[in-house]
Amino acid sequence: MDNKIQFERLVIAAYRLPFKFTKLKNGYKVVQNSGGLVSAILSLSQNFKKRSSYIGNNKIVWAGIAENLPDNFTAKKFENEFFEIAPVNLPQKLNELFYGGFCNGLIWPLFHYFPSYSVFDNENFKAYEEANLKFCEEIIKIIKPGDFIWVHDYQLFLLPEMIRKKVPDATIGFFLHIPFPSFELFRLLPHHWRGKIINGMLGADLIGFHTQDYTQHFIKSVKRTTGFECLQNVIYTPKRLVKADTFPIGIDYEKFHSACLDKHVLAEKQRLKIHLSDQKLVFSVDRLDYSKGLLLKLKGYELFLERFPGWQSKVVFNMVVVPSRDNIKRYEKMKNEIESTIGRINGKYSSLAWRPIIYQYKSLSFNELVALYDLSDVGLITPLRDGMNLVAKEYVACQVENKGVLILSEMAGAAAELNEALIINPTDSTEMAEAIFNALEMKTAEKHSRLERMQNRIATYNVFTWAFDFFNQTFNTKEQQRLISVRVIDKNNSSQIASAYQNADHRILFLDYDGTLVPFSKYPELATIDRSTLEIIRKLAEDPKNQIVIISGRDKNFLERQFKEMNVTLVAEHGYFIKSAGSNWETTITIDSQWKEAVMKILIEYVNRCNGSFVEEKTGSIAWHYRNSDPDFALLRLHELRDDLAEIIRVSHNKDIEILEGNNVLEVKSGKYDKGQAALALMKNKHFDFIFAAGDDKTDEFLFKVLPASAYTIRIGLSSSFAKYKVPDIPFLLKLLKGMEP
Ligand code: GDG
Repeated sequence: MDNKIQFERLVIAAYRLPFKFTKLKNGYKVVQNSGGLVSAILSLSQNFKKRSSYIGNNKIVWAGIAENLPDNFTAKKFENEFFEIAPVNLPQKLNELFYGGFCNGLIWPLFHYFPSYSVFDNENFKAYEEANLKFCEEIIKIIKPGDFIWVHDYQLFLLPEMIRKKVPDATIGFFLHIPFPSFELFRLLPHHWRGKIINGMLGADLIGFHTQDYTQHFIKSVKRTTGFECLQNVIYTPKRLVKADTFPIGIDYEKFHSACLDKHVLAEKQRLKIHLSDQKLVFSVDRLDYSKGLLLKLKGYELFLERFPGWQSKVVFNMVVVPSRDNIKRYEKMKNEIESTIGRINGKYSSLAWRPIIYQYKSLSFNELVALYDLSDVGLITPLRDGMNLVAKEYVACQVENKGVLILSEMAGAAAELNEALIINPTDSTEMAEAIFNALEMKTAEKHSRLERMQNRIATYNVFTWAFDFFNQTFNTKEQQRLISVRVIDKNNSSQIASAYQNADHRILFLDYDGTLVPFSKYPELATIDRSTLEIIRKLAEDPKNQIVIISGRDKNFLERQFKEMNVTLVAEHGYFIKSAGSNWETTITIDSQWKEAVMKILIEYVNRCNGSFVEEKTGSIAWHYRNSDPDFALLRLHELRDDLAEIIRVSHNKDIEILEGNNVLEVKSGKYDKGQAALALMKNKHFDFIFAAGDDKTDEFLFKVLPASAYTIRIGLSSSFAKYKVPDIPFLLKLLKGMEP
């Protein structure tokens, strides 16, 4: 999987460096931070060289904040052949507002579906921007051409775009370790924060999430926040194509699996076994956090003891809670509640010889952790919400004797891959109690077969596969961008078109209206042309060598109002009406419009069934606009509408009716005409030595398709097209048109 990858260095940008400094009397001690991201990337860095066959010096550079960074610290001390660090310094106050305030006071609870815990504060958002900028400054200082920049997690949403602005062709990936929530949650963020977060992420080439649900939620938020076109998981921003995709993070499977046979771990297991006698062990380890559902876990375990009294004295629950943020009131309160609940349960059920819960509020050493994973009979992993949850995967990897059963919350991202676990809803205490019982009673053969399937999966899609899959996809995205950019007009093409224009004597220019000369508005009547654009067209139209054709789906009255007294040909309703300058509207097409009544009835039904949509009636057609509706909901209605209309067309026996789909609009019209036919009619028996056409929409493709190969056809936006060239946006096209007249 990794042989395609080509980069010089991997530059990681994450909030924290993978270790912190603890002051000692004389000097300082360096301690590795715990956490999913650190485990993943450190494993990656230790195995980077041997895992890959690609070029470059393959070094990892990690930019992040170092806690308690000593004054005399030099990054050089940490440099070795494979690894280098770039500490980012944030003033304490800024860090409090940025990290404590915006990240953990707003994004963390909101994205874990605890909106009532979220604090919305402008100061915090400003600090978030400032902190991201400081990261950007540091990254800009260290990056070199050929680097792969990998930005991680919710603390650095704005960083990809900030880097992109400074280094437009940088290779940037972004990975989110926490859930991306549904738009209903995301939209609680004020408009401009939302916009900045989405655009910030879109600065990357590839944006990765743990599950398909998170990816879909993100794409929906992109559509609702920016209106950019998204086809499956490809987002067409005006300048670049960006991909969003699913990469469930893996673990260093071998490290965990083989650690179970390490002599220190075996010794640790032996030591723990003495305390257990022949009791069964239920084990959990979670950071102290409301998202981990710790109180609900205790409730489920208590109900298990109550419902299955035969298991009392025969089972022990070792609940390890890893200290975290306990200087914050909410966490401190939660810790007290956990401890008093444990006290109550132990008080109720304990005997002289047995305590149902062994509680530890501390971090475990790696050997202790692995020994407990291996030794326990049940892994009880029941978060209320979790991006992935690596503990669940590590638990499975450490079942060398295949005797453990994993109970896993359906709210953990890991549940998508570990579906042979006993999947439960953590809010359902009965389900949890029964799952504990079933796990303890499970037959060996069933345990084996469940574990084997899960182990095979996570051993294959491990942390390395995850990372290299991400790198590969980034390079694929870069390649797609390159293929598109070949057709994006650059300075050379622009001057080539301008000189072809200047050397020609008989020119015809077809210009679409909406999305080409004028940006889209909420309602069609609001999209009027502005003065400067009109001036560009007027100037072109005054040249006697030019025939300017405004070719649109708009009705004739609207077009006439926009281009009053101008020397232009107007084509309205996709070619149903044509009006040469100074003449009247004409149509050569006769259509039977009896179908309109039945179609109108259906379309009105869909207006009622799709909030925000509306109907526009023209002489020869009717359009259903859904620009102002929820995009996914509108898409669903669109599918249904297509079916309903197909049925009407079938029963009407009118082979002439056609469904035309444009930008957020579906139009029903006669198939006897389209923009292509109109253009051919205008060019008939005439000779043009310069043909130019610009449009932004599927309806303009009719035009691009029929024009001769020598024509300069241009599509606005990056979507696939028959046009020869692409331009990113309207201003780009206007500049091109302006540059034609010397
Ligand atoms: C995020 C997302 C996502 C834990 N306690 C001890 C200890 N650990 C190690 C585990 C595991 C890691 O920390 C925790 O993994 P999580 O998956 O729970 O990750 P988070 O740090 O909460 O962060 C999460 C993850 O990113 C990865 O994308 O899965 O959903 O919130 O590796 O082994 N290690 C040791 N002692 C402990 O007491 N040695």
